[in-house]
Amino acid sequence: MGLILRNVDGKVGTLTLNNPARRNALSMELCGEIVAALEEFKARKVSVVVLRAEKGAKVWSAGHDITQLPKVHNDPLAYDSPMETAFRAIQNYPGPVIAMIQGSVWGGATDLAVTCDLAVGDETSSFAITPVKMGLPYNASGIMHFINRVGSNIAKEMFFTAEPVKADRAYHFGILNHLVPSAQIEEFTFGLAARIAANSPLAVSVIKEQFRILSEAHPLSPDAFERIQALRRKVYNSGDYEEGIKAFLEKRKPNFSGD
Ligand code: YXS
Repeated sequence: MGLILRNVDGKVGTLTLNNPARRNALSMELCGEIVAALEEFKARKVSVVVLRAEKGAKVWSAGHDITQLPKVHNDPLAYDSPMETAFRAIQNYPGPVIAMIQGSVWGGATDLAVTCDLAVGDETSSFAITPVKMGLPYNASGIMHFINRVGSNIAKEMFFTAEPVKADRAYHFGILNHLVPSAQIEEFTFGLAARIAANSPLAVSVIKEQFRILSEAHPLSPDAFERIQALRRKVYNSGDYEEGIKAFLEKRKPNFSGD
């Protein structure tokens, strides 16, 4: 316990990523604590949740805990994996979850940020999605999060380059709802949360669920589903995936062979 700090102030709850020594990597333990904390907030009828890192964080989150990525021949982003379960807990929470972002955001943590309903960042925030650095096949729901948020062409550039998108471009493309100076980001974000929490929680939660249902309304033929799965299996069975994890653990650049 303690990887996620919880605080409730009236109708607004705060979850703080609290593992700076591991750059708030989304370990199975930390993701489990996000799910548990949201359950508690739901029971306490918290209307709006702010998800943040420690004040002035240089790294908001380093993404999936690479030491816990399933080994080759296993789907690294399976439906019931802890990180995907945490994403769905945020999508299903009966109230807006606002990501308040200071510092760099990497890999699955960028997916976490775009899965939140709103995002407020300061000038130190940046966003990278990095499966191609790991030789890893991202999953369909994750790619949809990005298409829905920034559109296909920007999402493709983010996935193909794995390069951080800096705060001003993140705001320009809609990853951020607001770009606020770091000295003001706390007051701004909690002010936004309080204004939303003053509205009808029932209407807000129902409209949030309508957005989720409509944004996921993409009929997929069985053939299309099976083709996606076959393509992803090719990647997570590949030597590139094995090399991506090994290179990170050995703190060296990966040498991908493309098979
Ligand atoms: O050496 P110690 O034991 O102190 O541990 C170091 C790092 O190994 C550890 N750490 C991580 N451990 C597991 N998973 C991670 N993602 C991770 N990131 C960091 O934390 C300790 C401090 O890290 P260090 O010394 O590198 O800190 P820094 O301040 O110099 O650099 C911060 C970062 C975030 C720039 C650097 O740690 C980094 O580049 N981390 C990896 C970022 C990344 O590529 N994340 C993608 C993970 S894979 C994922 O999310 C998806 C599956 S996907 O690939 O599809 O996007």
